[in-house]
Amino acid sequence: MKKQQSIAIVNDISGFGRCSITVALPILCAMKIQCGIVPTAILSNHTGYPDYTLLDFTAHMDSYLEKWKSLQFSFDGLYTGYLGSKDQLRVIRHMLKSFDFEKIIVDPVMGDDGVLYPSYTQEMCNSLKQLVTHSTLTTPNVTELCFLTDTPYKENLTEDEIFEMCKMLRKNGAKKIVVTGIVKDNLIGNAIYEDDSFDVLYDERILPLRPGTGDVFSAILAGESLLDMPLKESVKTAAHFIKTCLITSSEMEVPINDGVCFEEHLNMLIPKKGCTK
Ligand code: PXL
Repeated sequence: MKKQQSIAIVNDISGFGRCSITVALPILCAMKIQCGIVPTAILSNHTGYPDYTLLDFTAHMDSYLEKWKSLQFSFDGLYTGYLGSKDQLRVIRHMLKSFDFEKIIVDPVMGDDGVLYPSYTQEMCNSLKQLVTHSTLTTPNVTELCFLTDTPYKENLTEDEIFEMCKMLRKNGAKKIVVTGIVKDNLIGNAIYEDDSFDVLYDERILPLRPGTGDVFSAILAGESLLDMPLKESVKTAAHFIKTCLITSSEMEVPINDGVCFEEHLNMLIPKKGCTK
């Protein structure tokens, strides 16, 4: 019997609104991956609602992780998402030194549609820039790719422009890159940059856009990366899953801010051959 894969998820707990850990945990568990969670912040709900409370968890993270270390917990992968403060870069760097992760998946959660999320500062963007340099796989959306490369955001970036920005990230240390949310006419695409190949896979764009889909996408890619699935296939799996969830969410009249009702389709993600590589 081969070994079950395990992952440490560093992300916020948003109590309501289907994003970050409330998305990552069920998805990765459905993929039969053992999960440990490291909260970066505890919010009443995600920041896309008219109001929210936020408790920054930075001050507790060192002792939390020291305890994990002394209990000799170990993980095959690290998956980071939303940060609660700029200082969490230091905590995660320390984590990289003290745990021996084979795969490091960084979702550089920062913003959407050209704007930062309300809780994000420029200093936090700088922390994320640093973190991405350590990643074996990173999954920025187009807005985040622009922030990461100090490129002014504009709608309808060309594939060539996106390729150039990917090369900049690669030069700074990122290994594989998937850029999400590339809009072309009525299509939505994801760019895949691995080794020396750059490809964009498009599919029909399902509106309305909903929060949390970036988290669904990166959680699936993180799981598939641990399961050693080919990246292009993983991107197709994640895109198809999100499209299915967007259609069902509209059919079920889910309020837009409540994200996608991915629970309805979790069975699509259960590996056919079990939990092993
Ligand atoms: O889906 C990204 C995300 C994660 N965490 C929090 C958020 C958002 C997006 O709005 O507010 C707290």
